[in-house]
Amino acid sequence: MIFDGSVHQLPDIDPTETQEWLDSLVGVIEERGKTRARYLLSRLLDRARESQVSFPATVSTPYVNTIPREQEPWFPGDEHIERRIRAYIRWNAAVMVGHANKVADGIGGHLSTFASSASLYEIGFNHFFRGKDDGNPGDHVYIQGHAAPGIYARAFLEGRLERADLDAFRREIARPGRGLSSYPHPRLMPEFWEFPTVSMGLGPISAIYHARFNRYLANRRIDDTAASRVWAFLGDGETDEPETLGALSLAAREQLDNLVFVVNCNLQRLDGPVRGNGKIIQELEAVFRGAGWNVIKVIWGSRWDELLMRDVDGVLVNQMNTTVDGEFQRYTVESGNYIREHFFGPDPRLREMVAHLGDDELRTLPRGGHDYRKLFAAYKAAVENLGSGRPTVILCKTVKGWTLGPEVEGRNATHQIKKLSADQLKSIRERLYLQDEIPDTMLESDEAPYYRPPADSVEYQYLMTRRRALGGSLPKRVVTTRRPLTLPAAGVFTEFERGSGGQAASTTTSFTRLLRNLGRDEVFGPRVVPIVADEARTFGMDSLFRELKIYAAQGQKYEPVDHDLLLSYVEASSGQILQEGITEAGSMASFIAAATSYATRGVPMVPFFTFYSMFGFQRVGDLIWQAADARARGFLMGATAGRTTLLGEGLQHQDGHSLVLAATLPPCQAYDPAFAYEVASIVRNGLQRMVGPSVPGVDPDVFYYITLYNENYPQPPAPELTTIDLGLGADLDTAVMRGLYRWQRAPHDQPRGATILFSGSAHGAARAAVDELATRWGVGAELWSATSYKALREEALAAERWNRLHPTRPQRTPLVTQLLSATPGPVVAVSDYMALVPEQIARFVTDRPFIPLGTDGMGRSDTREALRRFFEVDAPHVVVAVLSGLMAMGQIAPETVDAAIRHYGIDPDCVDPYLI
Ligand SMILES: Cc1ncc(C[n+]2csc(CCOP(=O)(O)OP(=O)(O)O)c2C)c(N)n1
Ligand SMILES: [Mg+2]
Repeated sequence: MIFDGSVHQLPDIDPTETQEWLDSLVGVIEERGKTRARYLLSRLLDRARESQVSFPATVSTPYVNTIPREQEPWFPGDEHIERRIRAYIRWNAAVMVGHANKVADGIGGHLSTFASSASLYEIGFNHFFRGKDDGNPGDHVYIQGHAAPGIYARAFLEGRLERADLDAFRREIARPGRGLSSYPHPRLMPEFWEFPTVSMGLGPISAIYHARFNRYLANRRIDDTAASRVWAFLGDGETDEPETLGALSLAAREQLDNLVFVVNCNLQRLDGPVRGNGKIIQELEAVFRGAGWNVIKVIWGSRWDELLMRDVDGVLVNQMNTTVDGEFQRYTVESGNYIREHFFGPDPRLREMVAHLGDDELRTLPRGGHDYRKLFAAYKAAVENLGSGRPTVILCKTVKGWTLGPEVEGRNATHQIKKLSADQLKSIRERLYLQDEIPDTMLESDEAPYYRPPADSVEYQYLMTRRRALGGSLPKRVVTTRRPLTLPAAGVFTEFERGSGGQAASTTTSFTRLLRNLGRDEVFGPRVVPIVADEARTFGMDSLFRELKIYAAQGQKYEPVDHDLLLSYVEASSGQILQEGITEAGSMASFIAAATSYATRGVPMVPFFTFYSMFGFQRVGDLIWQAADARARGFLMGATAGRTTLLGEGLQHQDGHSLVLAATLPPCQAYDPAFAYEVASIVRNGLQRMVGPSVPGVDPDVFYYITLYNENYPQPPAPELTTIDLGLGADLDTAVMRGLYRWQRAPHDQPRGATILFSGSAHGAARAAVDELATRWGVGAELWSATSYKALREEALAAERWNRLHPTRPQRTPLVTQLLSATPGPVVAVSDYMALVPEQIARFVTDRPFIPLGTDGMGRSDTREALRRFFEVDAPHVVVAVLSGLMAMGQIAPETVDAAIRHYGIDPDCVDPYLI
């Protein structure tokens, strides 16, 4: 490797020769100018590379197309027909958005994003994107969210959508189940959209990890993914998102030459220019090249080639290099004369170069991103790059709002324009040469018409032939299993039902055992995808390194430092564990790739992403939302859970709210288990639901969030149904999965009764409180394990809603109300999470006090005992809460509560932990 400046560290073995070279350079600069000097240096570097003289890649090249005209391949399509098709699509997309906003003012939609990128997609649809009609998964195409109108418009041309469908753009409620979603949302259009992309940055990072996951599947010999390429379309403004660029180096490191990014560089974002004072294409070129990508710039359309060929002095390239984007944007809205004066004008040689061009020709000198041949050359080069080991990015310069007329094209407000006046529509029609297809009479009505070429037209035939040749229409989401999965054998779970036999263990280490068991299962095992973000040791998962091995595409090229240890760091190309390093975002992207593999590849895989619960929903919540949209199926394991159980780590680590955030995601099945057998039951039932045989009325498109604690205690065996009723006679699985069950009956012979609900590690305080209450305060408390307040609340809300809407029918009682109705005394619910978590069911316990005890406030460092006292969730606080509830019910005197407070040394006037 050579670094800039290293030459000063090296001896000059022939100063005379060095001086000759330097003098030649100075001579060229003086005689022929800097441009010529730059040219010669570039040629020298090229030659050096050809001769295997390694040299660090320069990060940027001149502001011209990467592929010169003479290297452009023959264009195999019919340019004229493709232009017509594109014109129809452009027209329909614009009419669709306009129509939607006419019918429902303010409904939104975007015209100018697709207008700028129509050619980028069409070149892909006509020549590159592989479909899946032959039963293979084809290419995976991530479409820029705001370009959705154009994709609907193409589907309309292909006959996949009808006029009534287009009229239902953004009207999903007006036309239930058959509206067109605003953006790519598999949750809303599960047979159409595959990849949610509209939250900026999430599409690109997902695409990278998806391409990597395809390699993982191939290297592990689970699926042959060689015929699938991942294409990701994104905006130039979108590259400001850390997620967009944050994983570029991974793509290069993993040699993802199955990945192509296409960046629509229209130089604008929502409010204005992306880099008014700079050059976004140059900036991105440097970033991508620096990360090791193959960069192809498509900046200028063909008509510039002739000018560039005459640029013997390099003045044109120099002008291209030094003009900032804000200025380029200006040129798109100005007259030809303005361009002549300002771009070509200052230098007489430049002015001379375009003397033969009229103002109109100057104005319409096209950008490369609107030039079919240039784009075809770039896409072909990207596709042929397979085998090079480098991912490709194609940076395409376009005009935002292209063809939509002077009031829209290139304007700063273009992103937000949704409506087109009759005059604007007319000018678009003219611009697209659609006078024959859409005569004036059709524009007279209030409603601009869609246009679909008849089935016997050359355009329709061409369009369909191309798609047939490429494997059928896209986007299309299919859920056809190509490689079925067999659920694990029952034996995998049984050890957890027996408990740990007095040996202390945490739910985390128990889960690690379970994961190992699952991995060992002969038929199911290979489908397990353990994902960690550099915290495996924290969770005791390093024990899996040797057995399951860490995935490394290139194997392990070194002998690890701990090779002689039992738990050494073993990497292998067939490794199973995705060790992502410190990136929760990347890990979530991997999770999504694995969790949607049942659909994208027809190969169900089961990801278990185990992470610091604090760095899950809070940090990558939007990616989790995206997973929900993508219909992900898998397990998110929130380890080091709880505000007080993770001791010593303090404010930024202690999680007391991920379960609150989890409650906001409808498909998320959130569980807060206390014991290993509960974890096992949730995983077993989760597998059954997500990847087992389908059950009518049960949605398999869910994912699980399970908290795992690192506190060690003897794991109890599962309750014996012969000795305890878990509530309404349920079996263990039903009891655990519904969210609440009786765990321990109340001690006998106490004058008063109470009910304590616990979840997660709070069972310790609850159990201790039961003993205290019985021995000291004459209260017999029943213990219930609340595995999922979210599940209970959702069931209760559904019952409540049903009752509201069916007033004349027999009214339903929420399950949680039924379960607790037979229990004694006040209900105290204790959690290592915020009180909001148990409070989810408060409304459904109507007949007596419901007292939630939670860890509200910001974390701090100390021992578990100190933290639990501080947050008022330890056993004494549970006792006091129960007594306080009994007092409210008139069963004990205030003095008794007061006595308890004093007995346990609780300072009633200490500061509320929430306020510190
Ligand atoms: C995370 C996120 N933040 C903000 C937005 C709102 N938004 C939608 S489009 C857009 C501008 C997009 O610009 P660019 O990526 O350049 O796309 P273009 O439409 O220009 O092709 C913004 C800010 C969003 N969709 N996602
Ligand atoms: Mg843009």
